[in-house]
Amino acid sequence: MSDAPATPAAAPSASAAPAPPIVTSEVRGGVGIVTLNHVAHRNALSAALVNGLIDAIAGFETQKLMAVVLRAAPGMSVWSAGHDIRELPRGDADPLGYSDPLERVLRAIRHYPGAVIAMVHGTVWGGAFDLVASCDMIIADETSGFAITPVNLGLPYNTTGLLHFVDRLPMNLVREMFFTATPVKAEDAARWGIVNHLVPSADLETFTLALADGITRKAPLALAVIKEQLRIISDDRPIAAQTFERIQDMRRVVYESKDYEEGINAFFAKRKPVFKGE
Ligand code: YXS
Repeated sequence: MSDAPATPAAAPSASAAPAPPIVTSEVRGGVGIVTLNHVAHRNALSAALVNGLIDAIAGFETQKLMAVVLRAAPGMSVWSAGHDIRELPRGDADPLGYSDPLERVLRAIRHYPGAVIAMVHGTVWGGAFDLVASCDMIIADETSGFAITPVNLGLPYNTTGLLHFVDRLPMNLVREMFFTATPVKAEDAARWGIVNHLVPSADLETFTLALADGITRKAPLALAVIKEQLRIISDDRPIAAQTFERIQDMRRVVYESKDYEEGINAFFAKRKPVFKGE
C-alpha cells in the first residue's frame, strides 16, 4: 500500500562507529511498534526517517498486524520536530507536494488496513502534528504538546493537511492553532479532543499496548473495511478544478515569497524571523 522506495533508514554517521538506526521496529504480542530514534535531530521527518517509518509499516502490513503503535524513543522530550526543514524546497517547488516524504507517510498511515496509534510522550511540531492526527488514535501523557507551525516559517500549508485538522476540531480551534503556532498543552489537547486519552507517563506504554492488544482480537476484515470507509468519507472530497487551481496559485505566491526564504534562513540562523509580507 505504501508508495515509498524500500530504503533502510540509518542516520548519516559522521564518525566511524555506526550511528544507531533512526527508526526501529518490533512486534510485541501481535502489535507492531515503530520507534523514532533520531535523537540528534529531534526525530525531524527527514526522507531517511520517513522511509524507515514507511518500510516498517509496510512490513507490519505483510505480517497482517491489526494494530501498529508509533512512538518516539523513551526519554525524548520531543516526539518529533516535524518536517525536516533542511529538506524543504527553497521557493522553487511546493514544499508539501504529493510526493513529499511527509505526505507519503501520511498516506501510508491512512491506508494501513488496521489501527495506527500514536503514543505521544513529548512535544509534536508542524507536520508531525499532521502525522499523529492522521493516526487513528492518539494516546498521550502529561509531557505532550502539539503545535502546527507553518506561520513560523512562512509556509503555505496544503489543503489535504488542513482538512485533517478541520475534520477533527471546531474551526475556531483550527484557526487558533494555525494562526498562533502556539503548542497546545496536554490537558487542552485532551479537552479539545486532539488526543483520545491522556494518561500519566508511567502508564502510557501499558495503556497504549493494552488498547492495541484489544484491537488485535477483533475481526480483521471488518476493521480494515471500516477504516477504509472512514478514510474515503474524509479524504475523498470533490473540489472544482478552478478552485484547486486558485488554491495552488495562492500557495505558490507564498512559497515563492521572500518571507518563506526568511522563515527557513531564520531557523538555521537560530534567530527570530522578520516577516514583511512580501
Ligand atoms: O543545530 P543542530 O545541527 O544541532 O540541529 C538542531 C536543530 O537544527 C535540529 N532540528 C531540526 N532540523 C530539521 N528540521 C527540524 N524541524 C528541526 N528541529 C530541530 O535538531 C537539533 C536540535 O535542535 P534544538 O537545539 O533546537 O533542540 P531543542 O531540544 O532545544 O528544541 C527542540 C525544538 C523541537 C523545540 C526545536 O528544535 C524547534 O523548535 N524545532 C523546529 C520545530 C518546528 O518549527 N517544526 C516545523 C517544521 S516545518 C513543518 O513541519 C511543516 C512543513 S509546517 O511548517 O507547515 O508546520
